[in-house]
Amino acid sequence: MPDLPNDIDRLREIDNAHHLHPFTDHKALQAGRVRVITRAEGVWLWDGDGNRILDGMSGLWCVNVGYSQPSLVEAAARQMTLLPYYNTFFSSTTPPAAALSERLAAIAPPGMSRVFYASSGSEAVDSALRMARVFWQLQGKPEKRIIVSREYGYHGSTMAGASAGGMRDMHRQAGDLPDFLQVATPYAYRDAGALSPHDFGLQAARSFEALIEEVGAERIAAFIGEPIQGAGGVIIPPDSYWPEIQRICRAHDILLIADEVICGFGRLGKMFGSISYGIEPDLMTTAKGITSGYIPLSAVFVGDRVAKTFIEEGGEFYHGFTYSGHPVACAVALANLDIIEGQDLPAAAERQGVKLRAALDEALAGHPLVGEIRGRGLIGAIELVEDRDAHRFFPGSRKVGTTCRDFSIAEGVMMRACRDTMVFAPPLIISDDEVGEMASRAARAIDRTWASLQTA
Ligand code: PXG
Repeated sequence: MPDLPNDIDRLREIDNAHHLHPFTDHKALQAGRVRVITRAEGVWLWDGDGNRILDGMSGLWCVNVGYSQPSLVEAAARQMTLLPYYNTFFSSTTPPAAALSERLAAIAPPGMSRVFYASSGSEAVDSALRMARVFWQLQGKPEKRIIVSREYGYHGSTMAGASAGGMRDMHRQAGDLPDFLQVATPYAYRDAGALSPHDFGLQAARSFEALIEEVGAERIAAFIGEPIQGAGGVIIPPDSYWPEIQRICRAHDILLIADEVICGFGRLGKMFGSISYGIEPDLMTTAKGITSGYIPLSAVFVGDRVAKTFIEEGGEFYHGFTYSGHPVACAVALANLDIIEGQDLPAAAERQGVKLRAALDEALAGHPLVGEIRGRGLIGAIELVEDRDAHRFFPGSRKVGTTCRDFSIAEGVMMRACRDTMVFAPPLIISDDEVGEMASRAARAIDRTWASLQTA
């Protein structure tokens, strides 16, 4: 291996001098200290200052099988030796790409037997959106072009992904494309008020139907949504929500795209979030957990109606990436699936998620800063609020979430703040002891946040 500098201060210096980071305030980072992560094992990270940190975020919601799985490394090395690259354009395939496609079709939600590959979640979303529009062209309805998504939806950082997302700051900063519209998010903690969860779920879904009435179903290509919204703050819809969205899509002949970049590959307790919620999507985007983040890969699962139209009405689909179906990435995905299926990690996510929420409930019972602890499988959130009874948030300027995030890392647990909602999604292999550790470290971070607010 080429030698890398191992002096941590020197690494900080060269990183500061030459590296622009994603989703980062560059001025603040230049003034601060970049954290150098040097190695990882299981659910644990080590940084260059010698700290051992429990990774409550699985990297960025992706390291589902944990960090030290030799079979993924061996699969990559074997494939690199045999065939490090070949493409899947122009009537070619490779053994890993073909084998992975069969394997994914076997675990897909019903009615999805084909996949299209890319390298990132953003590319998968972009591919699904282009497929949706081309589908309607092939159906003789080229005016069906609008993509509908939700407030706080996150669908990536490409122009189309950011436009499909519901992150207003992203739209304001670099603009958003025409023909992308947003409807309400089913954020019960914030918006349900006196409504029952059931009624609130229906109300949130019907904001989509109201939009259809306004712009016309004949102009709408697809609705895209994460089964549980991840980056938006782990927004978990009431059980009535997805069946209603499905009904509306069917009633108005609009394609349903499930963005499972975070929910897919076991995190919610089933292989896919669509299975957990009984969604039957026309297209399903996946990435992250497909290789547990060991190597970039994403896949769009294509429902039979869309696939049949492409195959029967076809002509060339002018779309694809150099690395679509990359053989090394596909080989790693196969080894990753062996672990997810072999160890039944979806069931582990369900089981450990219940324990994690119980441990957090106990450690944080009655805490004045905690409005709600919610989760499903191994994804969850803790709402930090100014007034628990009124469900009132702090003003954004107090940066309570950022403060708590910093205390979390100081306490040795990686959590992320979305506004003042602390979110977590640990590796699915997390043990009972580690669940306990995670809850007690998180609780200490929240105690310290509370104490700092008293003196501020
Ligand atoms: N869809 C969903 C649902 C995602 O969560 C993407 C698409 C885009 O994937 P790529 O691979 O292009 O990043 C994502 C990614 C965060 C965070 O801080 C979340 C994501 C990515 C980076 C940071 O919560 N989600």
